Amino acid sequence: MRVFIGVGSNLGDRLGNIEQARSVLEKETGVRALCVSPIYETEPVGGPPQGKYLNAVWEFETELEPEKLMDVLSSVEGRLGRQRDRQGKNAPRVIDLDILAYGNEIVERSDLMIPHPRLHERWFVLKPFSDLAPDWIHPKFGRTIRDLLEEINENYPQP
Ligand code: PH2
Ligand code: MG
Ligand code: MG
Repeated sequence: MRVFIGVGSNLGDRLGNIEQARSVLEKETGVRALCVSPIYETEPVGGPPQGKYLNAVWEFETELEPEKLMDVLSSVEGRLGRQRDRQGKNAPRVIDLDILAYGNEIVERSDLMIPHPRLHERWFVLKPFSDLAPDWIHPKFGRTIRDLLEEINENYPQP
């Protein structure tokens, strides 16, 4: 399945964290990132005051089911020293790996929502996603990433 992973870091060696996460993930899943977006420095959205993020999107091809993929991503986050449940939602983090899209599938469970439920609101996701796959169609909205990005650019223009 073709999957897109949203990547973010705003603690410690942000670039090093992103590179290390990718190499650990490639070893654990046995697949290579097919495509890696440019990395953007972005203002934090939500949460307490915190430092700027580096954000990117990766495209993978994997046989792992969504639940299993989520477990693997959590274990990579843990290996990089991410601590959960300590600081709550939108707290600063060493690394955040989110499943943005899993083929064209829609998963709506309390612990896993695909496509990512806030994907369409976030420049820091849509911009790098659009660098890889501007024509990917959001299965719930029937709209391309390019289209969704244009819409938020109108509302929240970025420098
Ligand atoms: N992730 C969040 C909350 N806010 N802001 C930016 N700029 N980048 C992120 O990756 C990010 C965020 C929760 O996952
Ligand atoms: Mg996450
Ligand atoms: Mg996130």
